[in-house]
Amino acid sequence: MFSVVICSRKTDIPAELRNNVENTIGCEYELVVIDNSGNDSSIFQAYNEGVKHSKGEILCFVHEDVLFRSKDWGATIEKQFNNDEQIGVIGFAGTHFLPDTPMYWYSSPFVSQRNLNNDKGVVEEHFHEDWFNGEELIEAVAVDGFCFFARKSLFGRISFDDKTYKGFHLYDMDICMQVIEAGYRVCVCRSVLAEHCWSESMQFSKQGSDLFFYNLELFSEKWRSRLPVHKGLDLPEEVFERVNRLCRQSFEAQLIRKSKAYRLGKVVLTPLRWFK
Ligand SMILES: [Mn+2]
Repeated sequence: MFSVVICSRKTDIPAELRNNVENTIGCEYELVVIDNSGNDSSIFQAYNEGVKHSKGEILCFVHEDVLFRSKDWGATIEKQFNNDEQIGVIGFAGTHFLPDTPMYWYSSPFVSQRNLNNDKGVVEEHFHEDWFNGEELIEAVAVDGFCFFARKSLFGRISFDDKTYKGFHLYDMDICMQVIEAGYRVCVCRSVLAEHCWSESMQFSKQGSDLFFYNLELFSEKWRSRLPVHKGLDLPEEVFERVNRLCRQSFEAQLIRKSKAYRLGKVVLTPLRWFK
């Protein structure tokens, strides 16, 4: 069974999403809606709460601004988990590489992705399928949180890290790193199509971007010993080493180093390092 876990900004999710899941999932499921209308919880806390209340073997963490455009997607994803016991997470958009400098998955030079993006009514195909080599599924390092699936049996060994992070970013990249650490695989799937309502202007308000950069730095710090990391691409090791060096010089990395949130993160994190 599937547990569809949704952290809601309102007391309930939109009827359109509720109907969309009912009409398209094609397998047995339950909805687990976490009411975050009071904005009391971070997404880390809300999703942990969702896991606690879920009865399904497969958990689907999905934003309330998503609609599924494929039929029987639950059955498709279930089959992929059943075919490979080592798969821990499946998403629709992700990176095959993360450098040892703070970088969001989206900025990686090696991404695989297949989803629709609805930016205030303008629907675009975010299709990056060069690395799939004709397959439906490809291994990755981290997937985007707008929609991803996780094996319930992993929780206990993994959890959304509400001790390290606050807010609504990096829960996806962090849980994927935990899945890899537990010896399981993170994959991007292109046989299900979902539409995410997202626009850059919405995402990056001043306050939002400060917390985003801060979480990015926390992520980089937490996983320092595991970075850089690459999965799913058959390229010579020196390619990744070179790209890692380029990422250190990237505009994004420099911007993050200059940001107030980054410097604040340094101040907050330094004492933590002393106690390790
Ligand atoms: Mn969203």
